[in-house]
Amino acid sequence: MSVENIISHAIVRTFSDKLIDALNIDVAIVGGGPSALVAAHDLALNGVKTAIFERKLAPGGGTWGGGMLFNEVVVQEEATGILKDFGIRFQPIPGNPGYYTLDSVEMASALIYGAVHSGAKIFNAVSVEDIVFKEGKVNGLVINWTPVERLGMHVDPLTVIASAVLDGTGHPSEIMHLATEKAGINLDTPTGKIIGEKPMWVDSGEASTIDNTKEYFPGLFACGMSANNVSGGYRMGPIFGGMLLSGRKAANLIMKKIKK
Ligand code: 48F
Repeated sequence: MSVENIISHAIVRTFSDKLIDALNIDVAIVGGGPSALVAAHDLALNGVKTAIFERKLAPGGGTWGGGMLFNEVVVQEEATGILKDFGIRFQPIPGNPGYYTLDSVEMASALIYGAVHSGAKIFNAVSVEDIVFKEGKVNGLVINWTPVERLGMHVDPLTVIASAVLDGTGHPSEIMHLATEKAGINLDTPTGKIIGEKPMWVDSGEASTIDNTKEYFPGLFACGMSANNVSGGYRMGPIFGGMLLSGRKAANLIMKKIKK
């Protein structure tokens, strides 16, 4: 075989093996933001077969740009254990004990590396366009290439079957919208519907991000900003402790549910 052939053959074969292995998994995560990456890391480390499907070429969601493109973010004391788990460095904010700054590029890249290195698979440039909903239960995801979605090409999708689905899509809560609007699912919220995110209130938003991380319908969980949007929490801007702790909580809840 020519070297050109060796390269192409190897890539097609190893990618196909990886995708085939991910077509039937324990946990299918939509979106590769900070909360989802922590959840994927924790699940995979505990032997749970986990894959993330991320629309963009680069996973990491809203972590890269820090606050208004100043590429630093803030994390509070309670979440520093997670930073240490991923080897992310942080420094105290002088005069404000309990708050730390860290480089947002280091955080994004370390979260991605940590999730993949723990055994989770990340499929980038893949958009989740629907859920598999059979006999009253969420059974998995409907996926397609992001360029197919973006160009509006009329190409049928493929499916992933999973014991649990985690919506980590951030502010839009895309999977929860599909669940309520297409499947007619009643979510575990006061109205059964998506309540909608409220404006900025940092400490309230941070606390509610963790509180709102839960199973909203059998087999369907939400973490991070998606959970806050579903349950009507406040936004919080470039402080990330709540996101990291939400991912850890989601992983624990899912493991309890699927008995891993
Ligand atoms: O929004 P995002 O970073 O998720 P998060 O874990 O973190 C929120 C913070 O970044 C920030 C914040 C903290 O102050 O408020 O916003 O809640 O990342 C969500 C990811 O999901 C992807 C999207 O491209 C992004 O990378 N995503 C959204 N919808 C889909 C999707 C979809 N249908 N299919 C695949 N990926």
